Amino acid sequence: MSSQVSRVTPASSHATRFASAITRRPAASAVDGLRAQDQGAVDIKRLAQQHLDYQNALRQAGAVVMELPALPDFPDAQFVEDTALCLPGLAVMMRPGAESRRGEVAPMRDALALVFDRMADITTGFIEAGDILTTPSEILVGLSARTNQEGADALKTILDDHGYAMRVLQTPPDVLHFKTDCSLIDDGLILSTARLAASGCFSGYDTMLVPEGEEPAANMIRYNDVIIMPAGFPKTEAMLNAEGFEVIAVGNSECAKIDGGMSCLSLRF
Ligand code: CIR
Repeated sequence: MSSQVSRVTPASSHATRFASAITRRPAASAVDGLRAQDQGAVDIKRLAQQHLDYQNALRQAGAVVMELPALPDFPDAQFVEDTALCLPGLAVMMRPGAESRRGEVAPMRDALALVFDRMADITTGFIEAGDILTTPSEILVGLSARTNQEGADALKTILDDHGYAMRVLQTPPDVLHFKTDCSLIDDGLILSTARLAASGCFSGYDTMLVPEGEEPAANMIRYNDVIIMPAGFPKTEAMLNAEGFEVIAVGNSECAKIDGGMSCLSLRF
């Protein structure tokens, strides 16, 4: 019997405790998804299977999963996270910096309007929710190639009205989204790459660093009492297991080729 005392706490805040998740079935056009560099052709059959595995992991974590139909005109539409910020009782619709992704927002708005009492819209600047990390005490927004100051300011105006604190930070250069490099893995505990944590932006939080060489594992999700992480990062997985986390690893080889990870594939609320 292990004598180790786990420091993992039960999910208890709006940043870790959820009931539902929205996903979108990948279209065949996902093979044409945006990517910063060529990492090989996307195997669409494998992508579809990995998407099913991801949804099953969410269900194992306690989610009621609503899968929306594929949007063939939008190759990146399965990365639903970028279209909206979901908070208790409030959905804020984003305005993606990637022009090819702007048309994903309206169909997601229609879906969220069925479940959220209050809706708000970013109408100036650009912001993608992959650049937004919600913690129990505040909302962190990383400026990036997809999210600019004007978009962040527009979000701040909305969040001020609803009583949420927000802080603007910088996504590391050449990193797609702020959350490409970090995740909230427990209330008050952030898993980060060393390059992002080095900026000091997480002072006031406990942090754990992703082991060197496994940086793509920094994007994962805490959903209730489970962590869903990409498969293939044994040092990170062992580190989390040693801390007492319940971890489900899901194959992400195909989404990774189009710069997608665990958080991008769902909206959680
Ligand atoms: C894009 O470049 O927009 C997509 N290929 C990947 C989006 C990943 N989303 C995220 O990190 N939240």
